[in-house]
Amino acid sequence: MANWDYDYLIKLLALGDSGVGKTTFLYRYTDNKFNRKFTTTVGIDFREKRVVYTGTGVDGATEKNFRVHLQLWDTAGQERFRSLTTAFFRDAMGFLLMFDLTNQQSFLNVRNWMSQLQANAYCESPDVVLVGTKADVRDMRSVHARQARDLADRYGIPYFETSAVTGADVELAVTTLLDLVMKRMEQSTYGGQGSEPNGSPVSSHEVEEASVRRRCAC
Ligand SMILES: Nc1nc2c(ncn2[C@@H]2O[C@H](COP(=O)(O)OP(=O)(O)O)[C@@H](O)[C@H]2O)c(=O)[nH]1
Ligand SMILES: [Mg+2]
Repeated sequence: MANWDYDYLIKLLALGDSGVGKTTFLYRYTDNKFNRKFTTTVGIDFREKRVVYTGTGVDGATEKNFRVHLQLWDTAGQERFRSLTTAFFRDAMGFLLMFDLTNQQSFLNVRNWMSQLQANAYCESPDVVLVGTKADVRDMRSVHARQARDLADRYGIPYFETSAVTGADVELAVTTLLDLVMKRMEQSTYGGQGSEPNGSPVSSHEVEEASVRRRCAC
């Protein structure tokens, strides 16, 4: 998409074990369809979507609409691609940490993914949303909502149960993450206190170059 007509370029990254439904989730979000036929993602890939975010203007008070170009990076969960994906951790501004509600092991592995994130993201407490996938498969469910919510609470992050088949809460999970990322940016821009993610509120052409990484102060 060679169209520069936006205010922010926001890069979000989906991560989690192979098979939890990352690719299918992102496709549901960008194209509003369920696709049963994805082949295993090799390495990394991304999908894009334009959204409008309502935030505050320069004075920090009045509401303003920003045009956001979302880049949703899709990782391959396999161990052999790990070095590749950790490089991408550093460039992302927010993370969709995903596990499969029908696969207990994928839930146990959330801790490992979180450690990877804490070690490699722009900050030790990056913006993350925990996403349980395949909520439509009720009879094979093996992770209790309570377990997942407890874990999310411990990390202090939001939790959503989603289905790429029905579309349930897919959009809400991404929007919630985008809000967190944008709030952090607004804070660092207008409040001067926040830990700044990789992007900065630079407009138009400079946005791409603004992927200059900044270590945050948290
Ligand atoms: N029933 C159901 N199946 C899903 C859902 N999301 C993904 N799947 C299936 O789970 C499998 C793995 O999905 P995929 O997106 O390739 O996982 P990835 O390796 O994490 O990218 C595929 O067969 C998908 O059709 C969902 O919400 N519900
Ligand atoms: Mg995939």
